[in-house]
Order: sequence, then structure tokens, then C-alpha cells
Amino acid sequence: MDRAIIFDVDGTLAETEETHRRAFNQAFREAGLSWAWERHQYQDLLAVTGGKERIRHFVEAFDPVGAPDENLDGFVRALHAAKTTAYARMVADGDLQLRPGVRSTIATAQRKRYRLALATTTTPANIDALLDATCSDAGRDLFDVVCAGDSVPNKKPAPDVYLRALDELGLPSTSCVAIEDSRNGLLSAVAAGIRTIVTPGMYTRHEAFEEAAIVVDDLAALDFAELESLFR
Ligand code: XBP
Ligand code: MG
Repeated sequence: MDRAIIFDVDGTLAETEETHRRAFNQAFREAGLSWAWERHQYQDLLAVTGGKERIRHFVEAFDPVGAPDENLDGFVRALHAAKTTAYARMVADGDLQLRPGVRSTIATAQRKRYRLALATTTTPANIDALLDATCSDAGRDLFDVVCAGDSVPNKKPAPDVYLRALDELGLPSTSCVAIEDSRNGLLSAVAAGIRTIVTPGMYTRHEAFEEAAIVVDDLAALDFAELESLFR
């Protein structure tokens, strides 16, 4: 029976959320808005997954100056498109690296002919930007299956994106292990029946992970045999 490792993207493959936060703020400035999400506020806003959903939540919760009285959907979509453009530019020009142990875990999985997948809330374009910047030629081809963003009706912590990944892999949850950084991601994977390793990130270190099979600082601190012990 095939086995697969399903990686989350933001916060798991790399510490990308600080770049996302800066990209949101860049889009706000370009739109002439005085909004600026500081780190502490962004950590709270990350409770809402999905950039469009996060902007909408911010408007509805804080009624900031400059938010439109109508056509909020169009306003949010335009703002998020600008943010996605800014993010891609920041990743291309920046120095994001894969988190410790990610590259070696992928290499060991490839050597053992495990399949690799991504299950993420983020916009697909963000995945290409990150993989182009960190995985050079291999990039997205590293992953058999990529399930991202709006491809599912309900974002994390709903199980939709992991259920879609299982479906596209054609594997049962018992043949897969998920790797996540956040409680939302952990709840999503566990709800899909997948044993999950959590490597908390800079914005999620404070969260609860009792449903995780393993919690470890990063994948460099994990013996691959411990990951393999989670397959059933
Ligand atoms: C994390 C998210 C995303 C990013 C921003 O996704 O919730 O919304 O914060 O990306 P992951 P978008 O599941 O990879 O941890 O603005 O494209 O949503
Ligand atoms: Mg994440």
C-alpha cells in the first residue's frame, strides 16, 4: 500500500506568515487605507484561515475607516488580489528558507518512494512563489497532489482540504501522515482521520496541540522512524 506525507504550507514548509502580514499591509497602503496589522493583532487574526476571510473578518469585527458600505465582496477580492501580488514579489525578492528538517524529510520520503502532497488554505499562486524561491527546479513537481485555497468550500479547521487530498491521492487516512504548524490545521487533519505531527511556528507556538500524534520544535528534531510509526 502506498504511503503519503501531506504537508501544510504556511508556517510548516517555511515561516511565511510574517511575509503574508507585510503583504497585507502593502495592499492596504496601495489602496489608500490607513490599516496596518501589527504582529500581535495578526496573530489574533490568524484564527481566521484564508486571506479573504481574514480581511472580511477584520472589517466586520472592527469596522475600520475606509471599509465600504456595500459590495464588500468585491472590495475584499480586489484587496486580496493586490496582497497576493505583493506576497509573490516579497517572496521572490526575499530570503525565505524551508524550515529546518523539511528538505531532509522530503528527501527521505522520496527515497522511500512515499508520495508527497500539500493541503493548504493559502492561494495556489503563493505555493508557486514559495517553491520557486526555495526548491529551485523541483518546485511544485515534488508533490503528487496539491489542494489549496478556494478549491474546497470550507477552509481549515474544517477537514475539507485534507479529505480532498486523500481523495486525490486515492489513499485511506491510515496510509497518510500530516505535518502542520497550527491548531486550525491540526483540527482539520485530525477531523479527516489523519495522524498529525505539529511543528509550531512563530505565530502558533502558544496554541494547544493535544490532538497531535507528535509535537516537535521542527522536523530536524524528528527521527524519520517516529514519523513512520504513525502509519497504520
Ligand atoms: C495559512 C492561511 C492563509 C495564509 C495567507 O494557510 O490561513 O490564509 O495566512 O494566505 P496554511 P492567503 O493552511 O498553508 O497554513 O492570503 O492566500 O489565504
Ligand atoms: Mg499553516
